[in-house]
Amino acid sequence: MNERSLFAAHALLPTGWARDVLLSWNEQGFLTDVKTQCVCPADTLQAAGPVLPGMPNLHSHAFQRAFGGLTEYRGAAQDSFWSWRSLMYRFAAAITPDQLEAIATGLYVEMLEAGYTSVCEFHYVHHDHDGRPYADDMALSMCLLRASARAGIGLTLLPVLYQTSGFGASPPSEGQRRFIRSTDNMLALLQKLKPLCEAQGARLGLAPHSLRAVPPDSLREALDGLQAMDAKAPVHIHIAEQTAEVDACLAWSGQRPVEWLLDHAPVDARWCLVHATHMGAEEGMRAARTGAVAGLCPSTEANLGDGIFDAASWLQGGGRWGVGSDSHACVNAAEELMLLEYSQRLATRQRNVLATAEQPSVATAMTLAAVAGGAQASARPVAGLAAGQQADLLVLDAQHLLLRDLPSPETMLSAHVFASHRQSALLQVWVGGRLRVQSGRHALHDSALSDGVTARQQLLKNTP
Ligand code: NGQ
Ligand code: ZN
Repeated sequence: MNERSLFAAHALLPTGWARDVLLSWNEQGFLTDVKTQCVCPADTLQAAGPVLPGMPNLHSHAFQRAFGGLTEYRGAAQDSFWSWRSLMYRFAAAITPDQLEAIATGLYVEMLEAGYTSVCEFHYVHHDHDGRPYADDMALSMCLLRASARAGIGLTLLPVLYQTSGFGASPPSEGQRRFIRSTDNMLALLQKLKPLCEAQGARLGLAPHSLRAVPPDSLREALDGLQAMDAKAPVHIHIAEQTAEVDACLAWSGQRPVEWLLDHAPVDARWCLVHATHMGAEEGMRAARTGAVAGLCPSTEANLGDGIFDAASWLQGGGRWGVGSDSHACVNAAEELMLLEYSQRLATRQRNVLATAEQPSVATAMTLAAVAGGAQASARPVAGLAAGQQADLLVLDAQHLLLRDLPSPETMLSAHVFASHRQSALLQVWVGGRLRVQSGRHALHDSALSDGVTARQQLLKNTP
């Protein structure tokens, strides 16, 4: 058997659905050839259903998987993003390196089983419980590097710069003590992490947490330092997620957060604007035209009551976008697409809002857009089924009850995204040409998930 090729009767290429596709890759796991209208060679495995590109997850805080379900009750008279954040900080304050590693490994196994083949970790819990650096300052970053290697998911590591608790350089709160680094210290961390990331095929970037957490001078210095280290490194930032942030930014600068950023930072295609929920139409179009990716996290944005992204203005500006699972209220690539489309339907009272003229099937259009945008934000060659990209691919189960005998691969993908069998219809997941999920299961499914549960029990016991 040729272990570096797969034949698909139907595969979703960047240009759309193609028939009788032979995918071949090299020893390093990069696609060398994507031939259409082929005959399946005798020595080649034939996919048991339509083949899709693997989805990059462009925004994750792995530790937040540990408290899923535990913030869904009313505490304050008016619960909000900010009261959720206070609860979240309690877990961030308590987690240990071993717990983080176990929770992240379990999470990455779940991600693979749910159609994500790579992940961008927006990593901000850096220090020991008292706020002092660990003896090895990279300790918690290393937990994430090891977790991704073990699960076999691609990684873009984004160490987070965090310095202040609000606009105007207000000092950090107690709850933020594990996040704080000076700009020089952050640049030194990046230098140390760079060879370690390279050694395992991970990409290193930088994440200024938000305009609330990084004052203008620090932002400039950090970006200069990053530029000197790697001019193409990705930059991710949380922005305009909540109206309170917009109001505080207006009070501080007279500008809205995205407006301010566009006027004060070299925003371009290296950037991922995470959430970008609250922009005016003009502001949105201007941001879209920079080539930056909008990092949309539909399940978390709904869970936290953020608001609804204005996709119409973004797309009018030619904007690119991808999806992330962020707080992991939901870990499922197809479900994020569904929730995004549904939010747009609810807001516009239309249907098939994110379909395009070229791809009228909305699930196909969204999958292609989210893979392209996710790959750009990841700054890794994971942009779908084309030569030069990693062989990251998903095989849908054509025999699944909901897919069987549907008239086309396009309708099978629609059923996968919109008809409630999002996870169970995924048969195989390949990352860099290696089969990581077989019959819907990762080889570490039992061990990694139960280790994650054990770590969660310990964490809960030690969280006040
Ligand atoms: C975070 N999460 O960093 O985990 C944030 C909350 C903040 C989301 N924005 C904290 N979804 O923004 O200050
Ligand atoms: Zn986030």
